[in-house]
Amino acid sequence: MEAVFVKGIYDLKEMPSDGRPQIAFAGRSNVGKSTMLNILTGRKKLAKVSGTPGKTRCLNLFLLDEKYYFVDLPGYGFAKVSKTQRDAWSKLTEAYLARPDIPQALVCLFDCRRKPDAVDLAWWAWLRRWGRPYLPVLTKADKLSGNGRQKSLREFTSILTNGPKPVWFSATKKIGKNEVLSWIRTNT
Ligand SMILES: Nc1nc2c(ncn2[C@@H]2O[C@H](COP(=O)(O)OP(=O)(O)O)[C@@H](O)[C@H]2O)c(=O)[nH]1
Ligand SMILES: [Mg+2]
Repeated sequence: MEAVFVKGIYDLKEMPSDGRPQIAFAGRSNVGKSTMLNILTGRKKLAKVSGTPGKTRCLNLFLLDEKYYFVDLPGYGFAKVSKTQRDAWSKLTEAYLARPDIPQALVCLFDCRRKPDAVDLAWWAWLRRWGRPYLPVLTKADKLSGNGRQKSLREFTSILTNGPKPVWFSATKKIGKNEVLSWIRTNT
């Protein structure tokens, strides 16, 4: 797949609305979003994999095969930034996801080891009302054994009710790449 970084977007006026579908990726800081983008595109260094969470302040836009875009949304729920900064990030994200002129779908990443909290629940409630296709993904599957995965899946499905079934993903064990890519293909 040909993948090109287009730009970092701080102001939605700069977001292209050229009819190409946009697949956005959302999740907490450190959930493995950049890693997933690199795996999906087969480009190891496309999105920066950061050891310091909470650094992406803008929407990062990538063009795939000149056909559709990937949009790396700012990580949410990271405590070590000011409230003002957090509000600015979520405003940008929400304003983006409310753009009626852009065909959108959303991949939502959750760390499978982390029990969903109030922030995740609020985000999920918002998504259910969003009205466009979304896919929950449980990341870092390699960190859990078979039993642990079953328990985690039960926990997430009990909370993510009435939504699509979560997909497992692991960068190190190469789990889930095809599932996510085929979901993207059916939604672009
Ligand atoms: N074990 C494991 N670690 C992962 C996986 N995906 C990402 N990581 C690690 O999690 C950390 C955060 O990853 P990153 O992609 O930067 O997260 P982002 O903040 O959501 O973009 C990095 O240290 C990655 O190496 C995975 O599938 N398995
Ligand atoms: Mg990142």
